[in-house]
Amino acid sequence: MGDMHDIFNLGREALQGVEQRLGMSRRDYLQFCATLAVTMGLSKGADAAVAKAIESAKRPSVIWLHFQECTGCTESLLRAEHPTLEKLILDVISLDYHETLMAAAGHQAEAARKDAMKANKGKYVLVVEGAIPVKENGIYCKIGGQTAIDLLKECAADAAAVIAIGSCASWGGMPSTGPNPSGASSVAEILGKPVATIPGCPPNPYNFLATVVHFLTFGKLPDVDKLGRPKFAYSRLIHENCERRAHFDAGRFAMEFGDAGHRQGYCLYKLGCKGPETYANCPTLGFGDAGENNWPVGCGHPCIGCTEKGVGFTKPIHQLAKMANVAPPAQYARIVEEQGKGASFASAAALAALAGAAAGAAVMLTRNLGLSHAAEEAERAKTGSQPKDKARV
Ligand code: FSX
Ligand code: SF4
Ligand code: F3S
Repeated sequence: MGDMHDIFNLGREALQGVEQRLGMSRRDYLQFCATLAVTMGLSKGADAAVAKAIESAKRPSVIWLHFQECTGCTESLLRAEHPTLEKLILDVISLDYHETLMAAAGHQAEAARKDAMKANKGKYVLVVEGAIPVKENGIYCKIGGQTAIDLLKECAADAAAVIAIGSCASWGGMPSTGPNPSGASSVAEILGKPVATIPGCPPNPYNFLATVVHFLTFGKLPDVDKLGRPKFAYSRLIHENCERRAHFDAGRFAMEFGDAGHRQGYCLYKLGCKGPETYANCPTLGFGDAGENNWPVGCGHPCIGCTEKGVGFTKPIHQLAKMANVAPPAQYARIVEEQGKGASFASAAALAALAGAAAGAAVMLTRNLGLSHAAEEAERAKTGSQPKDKARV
């Protein structure tokens, strides 16, 4: 949290102005700035800089393109609060072209885009939602007679920054799922240079807001990883911050949707949760201001890895996740010996230690987690027993 003294040093008049424009109380406005600063992982006092930038900076012109997608990215922004997108449009950015939200249509809309690009040459932010199809010279996505490829290149040429919002624009997303009949590609692939990416299907709107406000405050996009993802949002595995993690460590799993383990909030790993190989801040941020636990795993659905290329829309939903990192096996308690079948986590870890040697141990442990499940299935088939409630305590 920043230094409140810095915040109160902001001009009271300026603050009142921004309060009126945003229709928020002064307290809510300052809280919003502090939340954004914390979301971005900025240091002490940055909330004051954020507040000052929003209150004084010229609104950057934003041109927002839509290609192959479902418009869920825009929809998720519309569900964001503090402030709502309407307020954001009117106050923080100048949204000069957005096919879903603008009143203009046809030639009028195209003219608005060209005018904004000319008036803000070299200064506007280009936001791209959706993948770009490249097969058959891009004929699968055309707007105003231009292919998505041409439009993207034209709009990116004079942009100050390019942000790919959603998994489709970031890495191809759902439209690029094999066999990828239209050749759906990412923004970076088309432009041949790295761009900032906010993957997720849809992405968390706060990660987008925070990225734009960072640009507004510091005149540049936040630090990104090698995939272009802002580090403040994508540097940790979901598995590291998941509220069900204690159940994973203790070996308590939901085995079927609706079983006792599922109802008690046990770990969803065996239902195919990809949290162990997916980087995103979903568990810490939540979605839609609807209260605690409002994210896929919090609601009882395994993470499908929607932010992660090669995981989301690629791996089968029930396939066990690859462990990107593994906690020391000593953490796993003995929990299934009373069932007398399958491998317990402890024995799986022991097997891994024996058979895997140093480098292979983590991999072996992961494989054995899968084997443990398979062994139980085999046992069940052999004895003809019905799947009973597999809650493990
Ligand atoms: Fe893609 Fe966004 Fe998924 Fe949909 O549009 S990331 S399909 S939520 O809308 O681009
Ligand atoms: Fe959470 Fe999924 Fe990891 Fe289980 S496997 S702790 S549900 S992220
Ligand atoms: Fe997507 Fe998994 Fe987060 S499915 S929204 S990355 S919890």
